[in-house]
Amino acid sequence: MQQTFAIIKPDAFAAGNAGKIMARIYAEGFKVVGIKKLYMSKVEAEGFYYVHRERPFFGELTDFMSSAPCIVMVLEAEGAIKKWRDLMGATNPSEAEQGTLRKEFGSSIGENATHGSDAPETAAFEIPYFFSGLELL
Ligand code: 3AN
Repeated sequence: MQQTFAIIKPDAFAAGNAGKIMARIYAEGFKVVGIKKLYMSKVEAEGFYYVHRERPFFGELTDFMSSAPCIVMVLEAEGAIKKWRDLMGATNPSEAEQGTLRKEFGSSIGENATHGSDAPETAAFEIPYFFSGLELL
């Protein structure tokens, strides 16, 4: 079994789409090992997206992620990292395949409804950034 880190981003949470996204998560067979709502600060968002600090969209991205509450989760499944990224679809919703979460719930490359770790090393940083061991029992 593998674990991955996922976010229902501020756009999707504010639009009331968290329930529909959770239903897809369960329907695809993920176990939700950890889940909480949080309202990220700008500094917390900058720390989370540190690898993107040199990218031109870093300010926009961290402003957006700290603009409103989101839901953070740890999901578990066989091959959870790829499985969750497949369910999310391409970063840009206009390029995402039909049936993916970003196609259905995303509105732009920045406001694209969900986040997921892109590799085991990324998950190993992202999960403990937001969850303590006790929250994942
Ligand atoms: P992914 O989340 O699919 O792994 P990355 O790692 O390329 O995508 O980008 C990290 C985050 O930065 C994405 N979730 C996306 O919302 C945001 N992002 C990527 N490119 C842009 C852009 N050109 N403008 C604004 N935000 C962007």
